[in-house]
Amino acid sequence: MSLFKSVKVINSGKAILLSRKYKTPLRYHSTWLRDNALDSKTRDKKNGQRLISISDIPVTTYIKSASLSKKGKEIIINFLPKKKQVKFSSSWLEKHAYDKKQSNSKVWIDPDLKTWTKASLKNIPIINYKKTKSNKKSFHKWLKSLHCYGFAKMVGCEKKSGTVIKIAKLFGYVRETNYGKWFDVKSKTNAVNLAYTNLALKAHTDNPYRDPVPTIQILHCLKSSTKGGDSKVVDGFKAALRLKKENKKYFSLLSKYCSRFEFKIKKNVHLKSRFPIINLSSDSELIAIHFNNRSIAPITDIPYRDMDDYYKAYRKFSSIIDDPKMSVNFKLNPGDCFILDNTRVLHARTAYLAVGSRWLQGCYADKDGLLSTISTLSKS
Ligand code: NM2
Ligand code: OGA
Ligand code: ZN
Repeated sequence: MSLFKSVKVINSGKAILLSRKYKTPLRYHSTWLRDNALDSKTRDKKNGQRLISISDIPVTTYIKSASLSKKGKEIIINFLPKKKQVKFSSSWLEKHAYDKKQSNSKVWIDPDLKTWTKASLKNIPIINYKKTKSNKKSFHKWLKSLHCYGFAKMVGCEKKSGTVIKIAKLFGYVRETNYGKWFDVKSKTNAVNLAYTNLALKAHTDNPYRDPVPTIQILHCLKSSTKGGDSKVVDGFKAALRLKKENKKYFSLLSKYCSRFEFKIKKNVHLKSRFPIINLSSDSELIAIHFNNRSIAPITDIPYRDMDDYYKAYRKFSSIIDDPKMSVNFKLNPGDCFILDNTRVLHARTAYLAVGSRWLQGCYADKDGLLSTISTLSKS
């Protein structure tokens, strides 16, 4: 944190300019400052929620005067025409600075994330179930890695049915769906989903036919004595960035147009969604991959003139995802589980023989809970 050297009211009171030692100055608008005041009339003391709304701030709000105190550690601002004095700490203002270069047109990812391939993900983040309870520091570190790589393993879990729920509750909340609070991934007759057979599953994200999609998936292994059924994960963000590098036009087709996804179980369940395969936010942040060959529905949102190229782009993205250089392969043993960011990391399994038994249990949860736990553990 750098201390502020001086404060100047600029633009007829519509903003202030704070100069810093060795760093570029920062500007803040009068309405922004008034809206973000931290006093007890603006924010509730107990819960920190804002008590005012935008309509309580006159459109003519300006800064009459601003000064530094506590050797530059604090800024005092006087507003008019509604008379109001507000104090900010310089560290708070610096932390919430917005007067900086923004690369709005470039595709970008959250700076907390690291993309990976087989070669670069040397060590899969791994923790023993017992350690999640006994060592908060290791648990916190592992959760941060799960967020950073979108993938992590846990070993030493109980081999009891329902354990997957206990695992989810370590950091978040279970998302119940038509598959239940949790589900058995076993080979069954008359399977309602191809996941419940012994067939191979190509790399996919789960439930793209649901809106919103579950953002975390957990798969926990209870039995694994069959030949085959090996696991594989692929960083979908890395694959998308590689597609962009290798063919810009293909990347823009998959991010511009929406695909459709659908899943039906007789008369009980009919889920439908519409997402781009590569989902960007309006300011070009890479936010999600939706990819599942079993559940992609007839695509009807691409004009005739682009459909041929769209399919070429889809094929190319699929071949990048299937490239063995992209994937990390492993076998789940009883007591192991893996956790995925289902908006980013794709998972796959090889086919397995009917001889012996293979039993996984899965459940969904959401990333907001994970991020909240990471954040609160940072402060404890
Ligand atoms: N199961 C395992 O998204 C999918 O359809 C993959 C999901 C059935 C909950 C399988
Ligand atoms: C799933 C799935 C993988 C496996 O259930 O969604 O992808 O290894 N299963 O069975
Ligand atoms: Zn799956």
